[in-house]
Amino acid sequence: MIEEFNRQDAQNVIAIASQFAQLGKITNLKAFGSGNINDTFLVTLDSSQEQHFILQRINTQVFLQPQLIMQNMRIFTDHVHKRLQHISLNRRWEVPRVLLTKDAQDHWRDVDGSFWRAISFIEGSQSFDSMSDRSHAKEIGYALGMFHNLISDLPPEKLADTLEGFHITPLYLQHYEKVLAKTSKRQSCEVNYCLQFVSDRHTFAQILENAKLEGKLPLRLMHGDPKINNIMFDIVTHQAVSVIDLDTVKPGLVHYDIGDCLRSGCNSAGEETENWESVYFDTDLCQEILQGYVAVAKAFLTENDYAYIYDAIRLITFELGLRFFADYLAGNVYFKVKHPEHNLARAIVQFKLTESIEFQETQIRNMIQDMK
Ligand code: GN1
Ligand code: MG
Repeated sequence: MIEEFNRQDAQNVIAIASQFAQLGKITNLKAFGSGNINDTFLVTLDSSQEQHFILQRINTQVFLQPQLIMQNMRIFTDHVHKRLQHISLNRRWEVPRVLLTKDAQDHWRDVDGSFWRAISFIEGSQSFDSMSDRSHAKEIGYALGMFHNLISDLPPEKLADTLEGFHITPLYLQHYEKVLAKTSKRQSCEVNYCLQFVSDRHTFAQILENAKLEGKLPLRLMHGDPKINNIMFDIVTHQAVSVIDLDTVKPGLVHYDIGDCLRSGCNSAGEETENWESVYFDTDLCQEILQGYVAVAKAFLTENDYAYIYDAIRLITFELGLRFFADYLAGNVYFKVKHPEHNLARAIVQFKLTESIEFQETQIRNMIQDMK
């Protein structure tokens, strides 16, 4: 059975999937997840050894050297698999495996030059776009803590930079200024709100990069995109069992991850809402997520790390709004959109969330202080 896309496209994708299908015959293929960059498919096999796998077409407009993603992924998943064999965890935890083609390559180039790769699917698990159950919050934090913990002994320089400038907020600001100088987008109440919002936060945009330059925050390995729908939950136990979407695992600040996880986890209205008045930062969820995180991560967090957590939450939320807004002004060239104003609407969600974070600064800072 083939779902959700036209027959010819589906046949092409099935032919590509079959390059990676070493353990059985393909019985189903469907578009999967809600990624903004790559195209993702869930492939079903008639094999008892491997029932499903994930097939992805990497967006090479964004990832200019996709082979580096695969190189990184092989290095750190090997590292983590080895580490997991030597520690006794009394719960399920999995790391996706890189699947090879029939001729032992970690990717496949199709006739159009598109870059495809496959990874294992975490069976019996699911993810959520927003927190459907408050009890998930601690598990989300635990998952990010586990992720950081398991790679904390892999030297950052072992992994390549798969996406230069990723999460360097001042660079996004520079890009925005350039786009703004050229844009012909008409002024509207929403556009003016965003313009003002960004202009009021120019100095703040430097905060994490300054801390990095001053040596206050060390370069470590980070996930890069730990939004909550990249955390997989066991369908039966409701425990977090894996962190997926590993394309941006590379040297960086764990603060980018902490900020990203909280900005997505504590916004119950979700990234895609157009009901902007309903957007707020839920500090109860924040507390739960952070407690889950710190329980695992306290082993490596320093005094300075704690001191910058509030700024990280505020900055990464602002940064994503800025990235969406710049892309709207540039004509939607980076993030996939469903309509021309989509990135503008997404930007406003993140800016409203930033406002809510700023409004609750004292409370959030106190909460972090009490967690040490
Ligand atoms: C993009 O494609 P996806 O949904 O996994 C983006 C993230 C953003 C996210 C917002 C490489 O991730 O940085 O936080 O959208 N990934 C890249 O939903 O730019
Ligand atoms: Mg991603």
